[in-house]
Amino acid sequence: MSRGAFIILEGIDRTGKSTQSAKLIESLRKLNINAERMAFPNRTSNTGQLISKYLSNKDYHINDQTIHLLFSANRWENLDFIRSKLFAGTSIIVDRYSYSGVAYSVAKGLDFMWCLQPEVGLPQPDLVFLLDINPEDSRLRSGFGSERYENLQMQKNVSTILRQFAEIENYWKIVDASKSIEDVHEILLKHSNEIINDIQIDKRPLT
Ligand code: DGP
Ligand code: NA
Ligand code: NA
Repeated sequence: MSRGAFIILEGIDRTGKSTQSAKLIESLRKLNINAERMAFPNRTSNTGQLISKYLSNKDYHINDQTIHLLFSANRWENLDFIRSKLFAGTSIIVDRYSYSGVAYSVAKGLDFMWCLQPEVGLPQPDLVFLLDINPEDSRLRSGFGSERYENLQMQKNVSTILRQFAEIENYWKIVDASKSIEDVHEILLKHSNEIINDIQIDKRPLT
C-alpha cells in the first residue's frame, strides 16, 4: 500500500479554504479515496486555545515572536498524527500550514529567515493550492473583520508573500478563488486526484 498525499490549502482570510477542503474530502471519498481534513491552527489543543484567544481578543497581548512560535508548536504537536495517517494510506487535506506561519509573521515585520526556522523539519507537502483573491474582494465576503489579522493592509502583505512562495515552488498551484465554488472545486479535485495517483505509481517518499 502506498502512502497518502499531503495536500495544503493556503490563502488569505475568507478565500473559501474551509468550504473547499470540506468539498474536496467529500468528493475524494466518493471516489473511494481515504481522505481526512485538518486545519491549522488546531484550536482545541493547549497551544490552540491560547492562539484562539489571541486571535479573537485584540486586547489579549502575546508578543509577535512568542505567538509565532506557538503557531509553529501547534503544527509540531500534530507531526505524529500526520505521519501516521499518511503512512496508513490516508490523504490529508489541510487548511493552512507553515506558509501561513511565515507569511502572517513576516507581514507584521518579523525577519523571514527567523520565521522559517521553526518550520524546518515538518513534512513537506506534495501539493499546495494558493486560493488567490484580490484582498479588496475578500474583505467584502461575509465574516471578514472579526479576528485580529482581518484588516486590509495585513491581508495585502500576506497575499504578496504567499504569491512569492507560489512562484518559487513547483508543487504550488495558484487557483483563482474569485471563481464559483463549483469551478474552484473542480480544479482542486482534478489536481488532488492526479497527485494521489502519482504517489501510488512512483512511491515517492515523504520528505
Ligand atoms: P483561520 O482559522 O484559518 O481563519 O486562521 C486564523 C488566523 O490566524 C488567520 O488570520 C490566519 C492566521 N494564521 C494561521 N496560521 C498562522 C500562523 O502560523 N502564524 C500566524 N502568525 N498567523 C497564522
Ligand atoms: Na480567519
Ligand atoms: Na479556515
